[in-house]
Amino acid sequence: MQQTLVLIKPDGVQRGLIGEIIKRFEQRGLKIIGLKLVWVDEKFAEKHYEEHTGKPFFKELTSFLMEGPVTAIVLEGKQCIKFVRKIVGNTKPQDAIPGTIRGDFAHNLGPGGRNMIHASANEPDAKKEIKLWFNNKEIFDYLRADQSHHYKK
Ligand code: IDP
Ligand code: MG
Repeated sequence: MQQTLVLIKPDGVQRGLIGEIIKRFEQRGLKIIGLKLVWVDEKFAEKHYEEHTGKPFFKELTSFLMEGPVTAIVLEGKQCIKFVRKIVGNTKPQDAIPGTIRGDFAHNLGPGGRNMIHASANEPDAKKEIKLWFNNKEIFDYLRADQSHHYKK
């Protein structure tokens, strides 16, 4: 089973949409195996967005991530990295299809890229990001009662 990191960025938390966003993953059968609120500092924000270092929007992006608490989530499910990105929608809210999280709740990227949510892009990134945001004791292995429905043999 694959695992991926999702962050509800400060705009999503401040707008009171944590529950609405988490619900969308839960109802698709994705299992929450880690969940917490974190308020990151500059060093941590720069580490998370390391791949964008040097880009014109980097400073605004890291400042935005530090603006308030972020909801950090580890999701588990079959092929979930791609699947979660599909639920999240296009990076630019105006190109995000309605029905996706960015397509339903975000409007304009603006400075810092206020698009509600982050999701790991691929397997190496997911592994690296989960390790950055969570320690082993914060990730739980348990059985969801509806698992047999989603993964019928
Ligand atoms: P992703 O979040 O869909 O994977 P990336 O290209 O990895 O998109 O960019 C990381 C984040 O940087 C975006 O989610 C968005 O917040 C921000 N961002 C990306 N492109 C721009 C831009 O052109 N202007 C401002 N912010 C941007
Ligand atoms: Mg990305």
